[in-house]
Amino acid sequence: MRSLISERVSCRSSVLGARWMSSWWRNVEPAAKDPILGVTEAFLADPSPDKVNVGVGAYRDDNGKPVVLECVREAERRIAGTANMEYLPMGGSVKMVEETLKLAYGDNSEFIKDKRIAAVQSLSGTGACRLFADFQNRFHPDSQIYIPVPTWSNHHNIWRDAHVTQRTFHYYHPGTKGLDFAALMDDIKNAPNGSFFLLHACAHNPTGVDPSEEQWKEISYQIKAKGHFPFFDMAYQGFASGDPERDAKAIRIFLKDGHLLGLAQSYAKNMGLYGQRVGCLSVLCEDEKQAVAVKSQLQQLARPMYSNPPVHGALIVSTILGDAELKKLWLKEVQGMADRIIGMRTALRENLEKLGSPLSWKHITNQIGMFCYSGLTPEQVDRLTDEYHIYMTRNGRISMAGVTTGNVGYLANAIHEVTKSA
Ligand code: PLA
Repeated sequence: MRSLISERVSCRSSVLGARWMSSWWRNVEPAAKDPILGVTEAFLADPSPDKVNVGVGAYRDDNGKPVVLECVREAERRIAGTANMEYLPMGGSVKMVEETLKLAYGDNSEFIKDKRIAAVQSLSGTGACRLFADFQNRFHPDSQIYIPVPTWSNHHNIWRDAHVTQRTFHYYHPGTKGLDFAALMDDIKNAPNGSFFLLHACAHNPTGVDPSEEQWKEISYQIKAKGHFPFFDMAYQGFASGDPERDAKAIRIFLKDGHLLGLAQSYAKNMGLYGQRVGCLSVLCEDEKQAVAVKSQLQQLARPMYSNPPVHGALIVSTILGDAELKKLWLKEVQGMADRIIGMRTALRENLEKLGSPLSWKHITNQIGMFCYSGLTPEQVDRLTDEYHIYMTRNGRISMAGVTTGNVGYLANAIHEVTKSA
């Protein structure tokens, strides 16, 4: 009798269990498509031979092919068979981090010498931003982050998932297709003292609009006056001017003004190491003791997320930057990529003007970096995709890195067709 009851109970509970289990993911709806990487998915699914992808910011050569830099090829030849596959320390490759800090803070930086920078290798620029956002949340749980309008769409996801409240500040002026400097300065002034501000160090994504040197000085002054904390995302060092040293100018202005700051660096674009996921997060501290503490906390945040970062990309970077010849080659190749993009800006604008477009396209050549913030409306972008198989984000951002001598005429013609009656 007893066993019968217990059998019935266990049978009933297993039926309940099965029902419960089968409903585990029933309430999961498909996630919204990523506004940038979703464009790549749609492009890949399109069988048209005419298709053009100017969505994601991935550099292509003039034949539209992905590029592996010659300095990277050479570094890989040197590395091949020589390295072991052991774990890196939690903070990543010490040598890679050292070289990476020099690029941002300067070869002879006093802050590097004084060991005032807490720095860890990160999973590229995204991972650096995310690690910082988690760090911000852990040690300043009630703080907010001020993010420019517009910005790289993933910034919103990153700080949302790190549970940091987001505020915005003015950045781009659609009328002038330039910087809304007055509104930006007002927003810095009006934010509560001691707020976090996210700044793009150079080649702002998506607008291609950067403050001038004078404007950076004023921004730095005001951020200091208000006791704000500047966090720089530098995903395109070298892509603005072609020279990584020149592209660090905003950081250098802030350093000179005595800020403490945070910085995300990425080798995805400037070394073409997209899929290697190699970057660096650094936090400039008051002194060495604070830097040691901050670094240990960054490592503790990393440990339960991914334990330690991947080794191969870090080895490529440290091999290139640690060798004078290879570094020289890299600088030449970065300049080459930037120049090709600048050439394509001119070509796109000229093509549109030759077609007799009634609109002004000066902003294509005024803007800098990887992207042109074209001013195309979401509906015009949809027409480009539906009628011409041209893929770009719906905010009208054109990745100039995907424009080539071969497709620029086709692109210009399509843009002219969808805008001429606007
Ligand atoms: N920060 C900014 C401003 C970026 O534009 C990107 C990449 C990153 C960080 C992150 O790059 P990483 O993690 O690969 O180092 N933006 C791309 C790709 C190029 C993307 O969306 O992930 C873009 O098309 O906007």
